[in-house]
Amino acid sequence: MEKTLSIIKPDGVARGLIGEVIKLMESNGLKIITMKMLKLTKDQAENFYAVHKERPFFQSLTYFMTSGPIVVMVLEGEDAIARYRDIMGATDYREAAEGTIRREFATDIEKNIVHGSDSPQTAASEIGFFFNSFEVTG
Ligand code: FUP
Repeated sequence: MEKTLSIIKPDGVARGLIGEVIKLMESNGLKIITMKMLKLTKDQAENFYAVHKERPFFQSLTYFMTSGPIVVMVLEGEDAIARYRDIMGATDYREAAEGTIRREFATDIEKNIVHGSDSPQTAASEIGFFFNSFEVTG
C-alpha cells in the first residue's frame, strides 16, 4: 500500500466541489486516511511550492493557493501516487483525459482544482508538511 498527499485547492473548495472530488477518489480505489481544511499563509505556500520558485508562474500560483481554504488529505491505495495522478489528469485541463478531475472541473492551468504528489519522495515530504504522525491513520 502506498500513500500520497492530495490537496483540493481554493477553487475546488469555493466552487463546492469537495464532494465530487472525493467521490472520484473513493470510486477509484483510494482511501482517505486523514483529512483537514486550512488556509495557507504566503510563506507556507511558497515553501510548499519551493521547487517552482524560479518559474514565471510562482508568484501567481502561491497567491492563488492562499486565496481561500484548502482541503488536504492523505490517500492510501495500491500505486496510490500514480493512480491519483491518473484520476487528476494532466496539469493543463485542456490536455487531461475524459473523466479526470481536471478535465471535468478545472477552468485554468493554475486554477486546476487539485494537487497530488508526483513521487514517493515528494509524497513523504508533502505528507510531513501538513500532518504529524498522530494524524495519519493506517
Ligand atoms: P502538477 O504536478 O500536475 O500539479 O503540475 P506541476 O507540479 O508542474 O505544477 C504545479 C502547479 O503549478 C500546477 F498545479 C499549476 C501551476 N502551473 C501554472 O500555474 N502554470 C504552468 O504553466 C504550470 C503549472
